[in-house]
Amino acid sequence: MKNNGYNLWLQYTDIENSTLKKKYLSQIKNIHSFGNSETIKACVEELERGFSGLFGDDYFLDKEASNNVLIIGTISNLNDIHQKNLKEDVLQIKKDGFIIKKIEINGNKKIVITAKTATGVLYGVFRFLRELQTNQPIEQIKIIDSPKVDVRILNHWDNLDRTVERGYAGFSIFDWHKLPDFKDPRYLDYARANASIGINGTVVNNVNSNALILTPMYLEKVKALADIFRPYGLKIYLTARFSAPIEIGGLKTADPLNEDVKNWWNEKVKEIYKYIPDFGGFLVKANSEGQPGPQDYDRNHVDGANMFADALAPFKGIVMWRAFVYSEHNPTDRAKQAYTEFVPYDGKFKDNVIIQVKNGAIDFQPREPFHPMFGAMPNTNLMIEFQITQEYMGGATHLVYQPKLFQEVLEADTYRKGKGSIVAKVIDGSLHNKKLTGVSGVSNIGNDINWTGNHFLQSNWYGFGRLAWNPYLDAKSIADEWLRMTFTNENDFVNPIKNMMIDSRETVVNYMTPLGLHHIMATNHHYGPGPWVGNLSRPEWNPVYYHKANEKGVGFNRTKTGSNATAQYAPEVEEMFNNVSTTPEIYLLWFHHLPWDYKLKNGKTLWNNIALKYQQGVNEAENMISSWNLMEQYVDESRFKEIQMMLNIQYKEAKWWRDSCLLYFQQFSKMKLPDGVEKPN
Ligand code: GCW
Repeated sequence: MKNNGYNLWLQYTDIENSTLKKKYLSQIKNIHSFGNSETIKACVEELERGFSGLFGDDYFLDKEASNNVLIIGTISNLNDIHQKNLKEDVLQIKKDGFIIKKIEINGNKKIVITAKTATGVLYGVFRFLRELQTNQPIEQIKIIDSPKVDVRILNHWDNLDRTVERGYAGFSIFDWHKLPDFKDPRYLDYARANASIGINGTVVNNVNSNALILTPMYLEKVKALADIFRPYGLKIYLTARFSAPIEIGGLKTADPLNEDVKNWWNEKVKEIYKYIPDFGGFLVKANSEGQPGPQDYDRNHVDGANMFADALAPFKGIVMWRAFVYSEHNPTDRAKQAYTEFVPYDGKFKDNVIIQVKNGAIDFQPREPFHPMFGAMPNTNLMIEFQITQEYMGGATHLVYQPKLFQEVLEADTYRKGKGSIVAKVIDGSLHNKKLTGVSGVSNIGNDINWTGNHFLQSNWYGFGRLAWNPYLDAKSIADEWLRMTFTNENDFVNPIKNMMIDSRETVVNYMTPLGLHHIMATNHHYGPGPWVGNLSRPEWNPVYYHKANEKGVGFNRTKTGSNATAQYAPEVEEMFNNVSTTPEIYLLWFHHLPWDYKLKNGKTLWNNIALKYQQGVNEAENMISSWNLMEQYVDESRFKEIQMMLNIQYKEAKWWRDSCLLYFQQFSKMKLPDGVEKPN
């Protein structure tokens, strides 16, 4: 059997267990839908698609049936009797949340999928299908679930020429050349996939923005996409190039306090809403890595962000203003710049501005401590940005299950309001009582047939969506769901492969950047090792800037005796990181410069620990191959082989990482490799 992976986790394969299948069929004899919005139509279509896959030839609808039926519709469209029955449950749903509940009315059993909004109903439909896909019992089904975060959004770093910055799965799925008239069916499948995990927004163009996207020619194209996405509750957002008033507006300046500039943006926003009445708003990268911004006019981030906020407010649009800023004028530590530039402005941003902060203060490393801005701006809306695409983790070749990383960040304790002030509470707004919340992820999607270049990396898109919906979920149970939906419900497959996924995150840390090392990837493309001096003009782009290896030792002193980046954390966290003995060893060299013979908790030297970690990473990469090789009987041939080839590359490259890094650092440590570490060849 061939499976090219196009259907993602929405495989809807025939339910193997025939007893279970019969049970399901006896409870779903017909679909009664209420309301006829595009979204409700999409619900029915999805159910039909799902049922015909899951039940195969056994599936038929009994148009006469009123017992054992499925009821679909928003609560206000349901019959009075249903409404009455669900009165208490409805009180529990928030925003686009949903109810799936078995009820009995006059002896007739029904499974009702309802919500306050049609999008909520759609989320319920996908959830119900997931229950079937993962073989859950539905006799007594009662699920009430609501998103904990408002804006759950993908950021595509897709350029208008279809190249994708840091994209490893082919070209952009958005074919600007053929839009608006050619509507690739893939756009609909993209919307379905996103809706199935609760993603409700997408920024379709790169943060390194091209102002042309804001011209009528492109807005027509964007509108075509928005029309396709709308029934799936997926809102379109665009990046706004700060200098657009000059580049496409013919103005002499883009100064955010200049009246002509303000008017230009006001008019531009009005125009966009004419094309797309539910346009979501802008994502802006300003004054970072050479992008234009308010500082070019001696203004600050507040001036810039609030200018957009004013233009968007009448239409309920939002501005996601990125905190990923750093400049060549930053003297000591790049990790400090975002906090330094933003925190003093806490409380100054308008209500429809949300500051988008990367999960760590450097840049999407295999492991970073949480960004010190989380919890540090109680009077400002703040969202998190993850990078689903693996810029620093082996592109689309290496199997890294990222929800484990996302969870680690979300669970980190900021101590901003005492113990338990975890990042998830900042993100869902509960820590500081926020009205606008968000989670964004840099997309790993491209036009490769399987969307993400590697079948397993679909799980990162999936897991991102699930955690954006509920940042308190556990990565392991997400992996479980995903495996069952994507491959099979066989426990002998699911259990070992779930463990393999969970461990894969630590494995990549081990063979790339153990013990707090970071940004030692090859210069520019960031694929593969390159701890040596890069050919770059800016010091903070050079790997040596981050590891600071010399004959005395290795690591970046960010404590009070060094760059003092630790001072940007709450006092409890600051103290923990300032003290080498209380710094978790996973972050050791992030915060401390230590001698090669420094003894870690296991009594071994730093050098030996580094070497052993690299070796461990290699061993683990090799073990992934053995685990996978045992699974041939459970997986279709094409996906099995493709994954196998990828794992072999990963193993080869893990050795490349180990050998390069150890040979490089050994020049400074001048110490022998400990037993158990293979000699580089
Ligand atoms: O991670 C870095 C990347 C850039 C990217 C930038 C950003 C879009 O190397 O390619 O630019 O971050 O997040 O803006």
